[in-house]
Amino acid sequence: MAISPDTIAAVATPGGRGGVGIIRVSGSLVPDIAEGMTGRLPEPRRATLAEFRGDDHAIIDQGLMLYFPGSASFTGEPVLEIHGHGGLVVMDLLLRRVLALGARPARAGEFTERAFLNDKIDLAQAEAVADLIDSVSEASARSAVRSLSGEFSACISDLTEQLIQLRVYVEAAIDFPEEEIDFLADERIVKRLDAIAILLKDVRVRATQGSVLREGITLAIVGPPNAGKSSLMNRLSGQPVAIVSAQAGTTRDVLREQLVIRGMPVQLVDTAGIRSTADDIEQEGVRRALSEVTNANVVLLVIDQSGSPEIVKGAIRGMLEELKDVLDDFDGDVILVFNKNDIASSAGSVSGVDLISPLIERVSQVSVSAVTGNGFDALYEQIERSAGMNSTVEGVFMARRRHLDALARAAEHVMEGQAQLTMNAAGELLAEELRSAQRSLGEITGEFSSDDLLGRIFESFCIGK
Ligand SMILES: Nc1nc2c(ncn2[C@@H]2O[C@H](COP(=O)(O)OP(=O)(O)OP(=O)(O)O)[C@@H](O)[C@H]2O)c(=O)[nH]1
Ligand SMILES: [Mg+2]
Repeated sequence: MAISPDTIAAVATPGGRGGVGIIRVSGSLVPDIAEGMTGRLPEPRRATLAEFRGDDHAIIDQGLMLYFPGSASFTGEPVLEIHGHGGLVVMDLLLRRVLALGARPARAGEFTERAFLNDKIDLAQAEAVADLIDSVSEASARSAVRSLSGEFSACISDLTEQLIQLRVYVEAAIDFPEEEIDFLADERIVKRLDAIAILLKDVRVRATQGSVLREGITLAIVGPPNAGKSSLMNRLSGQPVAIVSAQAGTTRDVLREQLVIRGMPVQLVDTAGIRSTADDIEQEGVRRALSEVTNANVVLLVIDQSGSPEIVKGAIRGMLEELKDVLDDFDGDVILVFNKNDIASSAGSVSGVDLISPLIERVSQVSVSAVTGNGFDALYEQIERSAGMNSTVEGVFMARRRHLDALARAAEHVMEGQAQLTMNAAGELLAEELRSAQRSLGEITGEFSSDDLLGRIFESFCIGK
């Protein structure tokens, strides 16, 4: 991907009314544009009061101007920031003036793209710029900042460095075949390879959590009619989103609500109670409820625990029968929510986990009351765990799906390399696996990334970034 020689400009602040609005300009024409509008180029990195004038010399606005020479700017090129008043018309007039002086409108993400192409930041950092801006919670903002400041990239470089050193060592030994046998038997190689695998695992755990903070999870609430699914939906979302009534079969449509639970963006889905029914509309509701299970990351299976243990067990067995097929295709966690513990509790005497675990491996059980809110702390904790978040993991990195894929591929190559070494004593193949692992990691920082991928990443940014 080549950097275009154009000077680019865009309004960097959100559209609308505001005390201050900022126009950002990047490229070689910056000194001319500053002079054209204000008569001079300000001192580098010094906020300078100026009058911004049109081509007829009439004042458009007055405000601050900031100039960053190419050596010390975000994009790696001369950058000018024009801080005017944040009105739609003022911003438009200022931008038009900048364009008349030779700049062209910037494409989405083009400032960050230039920063990447000029080696000011790597690809993971560029993505973190967008992720920080789009953060929906404090936890996700913190992890984005960690990636932006280069902590994630530093871990990747450290891993890459270790892979290179080991590879060079292995390749050197291959060149002297008489020493190769001794060398491959060397315990230190195995140890170094193991150390790389452990480090890689740690980075994956931290990145996986960051990706949950970024992508969020879908939580489907399912269960028999009247179990209190809609009541649970309402309590979790903090508002009366769904109609609640003592009549079985109240909810028919699928209801969705977007919220943040413990820093994670969560899409909460309430569904119709699952039962056999002659009612066409309700049947359609049940069909839709079942299909939500396949789309979810975590299923909350709600059971009314106010009946006798036998009734509760019967309800769980009935649900398993109905859900059997969809659960076959589901690879997330099921949280069995024993509801209505304000009336009676069977949670102590019935183990739903024992009943469900033959069908689904990852299942847990909590006892709550959607009416009083009792037990919700435990429920929140379980949701967090089931989403793959672990509060003891420190230094979470904001990561995207593509980073996780690249890390998974790197881990596979390292594992294959370990096998080649210990089972086949094949130095040549070990070196090849190390090279492939290094390549996979290079995709994260953008060292080995196609123009196509880069294009797609920067396109998803907004204008002015
Ligand atoms: N005592 C008590 N009653 C509850 C609790 N949760 C729900 N209920 C009551 O149970 C009845 C059914 O609640 P809903 O939330 O409508 O149940 P649902 O599972 O959504 O039912 P459908 O939409 O018909 O499938 C209502 O009368 C609620 O007030 C609870 O924790 N304790
Ligand atoms: Mg309902």
